[in-house]
Amino acid sequence: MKMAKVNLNIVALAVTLLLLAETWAQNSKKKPSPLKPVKGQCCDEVRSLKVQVANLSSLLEELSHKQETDLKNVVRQIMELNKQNRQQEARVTEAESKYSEINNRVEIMQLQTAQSATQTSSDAIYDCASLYSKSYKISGEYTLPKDEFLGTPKLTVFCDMETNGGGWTVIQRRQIGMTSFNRDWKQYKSGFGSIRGDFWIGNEHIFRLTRQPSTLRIELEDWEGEKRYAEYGLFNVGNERNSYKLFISNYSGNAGDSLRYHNNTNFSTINKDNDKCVDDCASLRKGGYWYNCCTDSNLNGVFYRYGEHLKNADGITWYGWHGSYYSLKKVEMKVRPVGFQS
Ligand SMILES: [Ca+2]
Repeated sequence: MKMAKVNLNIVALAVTLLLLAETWAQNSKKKPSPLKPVKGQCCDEVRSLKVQVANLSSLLEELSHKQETDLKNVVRQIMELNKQNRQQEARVTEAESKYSEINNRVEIMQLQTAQSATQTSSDAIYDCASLYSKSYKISGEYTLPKDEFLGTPKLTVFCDMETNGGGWTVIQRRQIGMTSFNRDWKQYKSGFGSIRGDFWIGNEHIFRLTRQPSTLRIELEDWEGEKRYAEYGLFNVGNERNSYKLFISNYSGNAGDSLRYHNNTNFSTINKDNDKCVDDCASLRKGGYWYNCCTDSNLNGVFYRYGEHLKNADGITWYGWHGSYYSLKKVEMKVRPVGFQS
């Protein structure tokens, strides 16, 4: 509205200027042969008109300057409002995530309380399967409480409560590619990475989780978006003194049995060569794994992005599906107790 008013003012001024200019032109035409006194009168008139024109132009300039300033102010106000809006949105998102986190914690604390009241092993929360059986059926991050009875420490886990009946504790994920898996024995022992991103849960935790008869499920995805899986009906690892030795059996799935070659081998890392080879497989394949001599699969290998994914033998490979040189886009390894029922 304000803008339109300013525009009208400018148009009106322009019209006035035009009229003045025309009047002056006509006046000068009407007097073709001016006499001396007339000439003086004419020049006075011209001078006065010139002054008026100058005044009007400066007024015009002032108005257009004012219009520009108004426009700038409006734009600035809009930008400021946008910024406030974004800040508010961010605050809401943050509040929501905090709320769900607190909610999660409260629920786990309630579980802990209920658990300490009964103190029997069948009620203990020591994996995602026990959470599932207590009606926690949403996939996501959970904190397993420390359990004196079982001798298990507090542990943050990611539960897959959907795949094939749920109850899966995820022990490994490759998906983002920012976390290096070329790590030493100690790091593989206790675990590394981020539970919502790429991580290795830790050999000590895998040992503990698989003390009860367990199933291992490996889910793979290639760069074309296809998904395959391999499941081992029985899976466990030895303790640290036995170099977290791998035991698997009862393969099923559609990805091929590319862990069989690694069965009954010890875990190796960059600083601990426990493989069955003169070569140092962990250094060659750049990960920690149950290396034989060296791989049929290398799920803790180097994450290669699309375009680089066909060139290297140290990538995230699964021979039974894409051979020794195809580095996969996504991997998840997860465990749950044998006989789990959803
Ligand atoms: Ca070796």
